[in-house]
Amino acid sequence: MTADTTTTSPEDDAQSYGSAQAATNHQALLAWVREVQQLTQPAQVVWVDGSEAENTRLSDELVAAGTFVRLNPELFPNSFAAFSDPKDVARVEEQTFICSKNEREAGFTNNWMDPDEMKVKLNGLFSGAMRGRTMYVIPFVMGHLDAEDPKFGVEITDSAYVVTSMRIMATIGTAVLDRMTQLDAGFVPALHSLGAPLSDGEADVPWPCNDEKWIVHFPEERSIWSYGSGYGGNALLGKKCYALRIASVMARDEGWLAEHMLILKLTSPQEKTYYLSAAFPSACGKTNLALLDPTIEGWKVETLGDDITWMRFGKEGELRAVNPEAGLFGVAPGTGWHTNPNAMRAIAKGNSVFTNVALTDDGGVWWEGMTEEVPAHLIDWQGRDWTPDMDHPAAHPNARFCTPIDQIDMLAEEFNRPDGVELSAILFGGRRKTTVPLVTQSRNWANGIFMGSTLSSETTAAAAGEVGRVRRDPMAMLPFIGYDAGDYLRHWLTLSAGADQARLPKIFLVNWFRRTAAGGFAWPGFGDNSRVLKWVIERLEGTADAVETPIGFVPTGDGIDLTGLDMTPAEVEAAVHVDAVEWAQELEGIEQWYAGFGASLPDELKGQLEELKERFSNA
Ligand code: GTP
Ligand code: SPV
Ligand code: MN
Repeated sequence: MTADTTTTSPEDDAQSYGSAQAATNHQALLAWVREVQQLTQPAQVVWVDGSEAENTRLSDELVAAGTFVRLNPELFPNSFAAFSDPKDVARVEEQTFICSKNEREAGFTNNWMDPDEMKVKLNGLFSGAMRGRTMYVIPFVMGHLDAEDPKFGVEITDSAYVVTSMRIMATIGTAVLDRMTQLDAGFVPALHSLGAPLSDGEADVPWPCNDEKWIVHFPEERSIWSYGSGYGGNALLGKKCYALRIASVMARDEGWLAEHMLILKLTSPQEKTYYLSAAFPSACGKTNLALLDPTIEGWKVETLGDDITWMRFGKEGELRAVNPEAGLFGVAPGTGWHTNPNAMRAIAKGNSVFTNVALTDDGGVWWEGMTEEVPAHLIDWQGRDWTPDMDHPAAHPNARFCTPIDQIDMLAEEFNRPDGVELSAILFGGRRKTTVPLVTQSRNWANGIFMGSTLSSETTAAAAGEVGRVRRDPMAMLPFIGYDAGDYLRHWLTLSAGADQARLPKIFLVNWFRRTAAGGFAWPGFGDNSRVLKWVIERLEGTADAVETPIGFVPTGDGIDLTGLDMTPAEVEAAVHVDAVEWAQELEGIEQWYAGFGASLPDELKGQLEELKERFSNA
């Protein structure tokens, strides 16, 4: 590690910063890179070009370092497994901050600290943080490089694992840098360090990180600083930090929406096509619905996105949606040949990074739910021998696969359209054992926004902390709204006021996770969710009956197509039942949630709650 880390004079701007050349004269970028280099003191700087050769070299280095295990190429070509530090397995919401100039702008759902104070803290932490490591500069774009106003970012990171993962999740490298330079475009500076500097001769560990973690956003500056974690949304900064938290602020200011949604294309037996988006909280079924294999005859599903959707109203007042990502970072457990064969086929093509899964004896990967038969022996995600009699899972519940989206056979060709697709319906959904019916159609758009604003779900392993606690998660965006939550809901309401009201998507609430009295799932879920999508489409077309309830319209017992399914209309009725006792409690929960907004709650939503209460008292 003898590379020259001294800064260069201005005339050297387009010169080497270590082992690689900076092939740009984008002055703002060069200045920022130099500043970060001075602060973090890496052994060398590498400008990431995004090439295959570079990826091979990085993967080889990660194997040599013990971070990657190369999988059997006959099972998973060009694929690797990584195992994180057991204290670095999920997003850390407690340590995620929105540092707007004033606290009110961050709102009651976010952690806030004064930006100047936070900068002092971060400058201290980042000072020398990359010593002994390579600093990678990753130019990236979220969404299309050819979009009217491409959304550029540059992630600086000292993690090669992050580089290989960002290469799957976003468009990165030379083409992006060239376009950015040509346009002299602005970019979101996204600084990431593992917070694990190496002193001379110090041996590295397979998963360096720091017990102290900070995931920080400066919305006015549109910048991101992430310290101490190498995992997922904490470290792949194009994803949640940029494409949701910072983008939601851009969207507020520029008149669009950045949402935690999948996008799918549905073709009916009559060959009519529909585009739907759906917002479910983390680990609540977006990837699975996006890759759905319909169990009903004649219906076809294609995928456009599985986690993040950017939406804007088009020239004709229609709501258009694009997926800004290029890869899947999907929950592995529960993804299997029976539940999600499309994801399995995409994964089997290789070119994937798996994190915190288990290893099979033949050099493949396994996780709970992948196959019905459980292998007799595995190496679990913590490197221990594992057999089926053990009482802990072999894969971590938040184990993930990271796979290029174009490996999905059912990827819709519209994925490549910079102007996206027109949405016909939006689903909001959560994970609720009780109370919330399988599917409910909202009374109208504003009522649908009310449904989204009061969405609730049991917490999952996707974030550190307690699992299974019911919490409100507005539009599945609770951890991702980059500004005041009341202002965010107001933005939804005001933005749509100018749209073509007749073309507004219809909004539905779904819950695949309701339980029966016996404790089992009230609905089979997965591919059978196509039956619910069919009802949704029939409601759009005005051909399906519904029962009006105080919360909205639910299917009649025989309104859901049960062909080929071992289920009765009475069981459907139970799955969509609106229980007055459960809802009395739910209304209290909603009231408490709304009280937290204080003055920032839009009046229209307050009105929606009053009307809902009235409908229940009249029922
Ligand atoms: P993030 O990537 O964290 O944003 O999650 P996601 O919303 O994409 O969740 P995903 O589709 O990966 O599903 C998470 C878990 O929910 C998996 O363990 C699935 O097996 C389970 N799941 C998904 N869909 C269904 C369903 O229809 N029914 C049931 N019972 N479980 C489901
Ligand atoms: C989520 O938690 O919603 C994810 C995974 O999609 S992460 O990228 O870690 O945010
Ligand atoms: Mn997500």
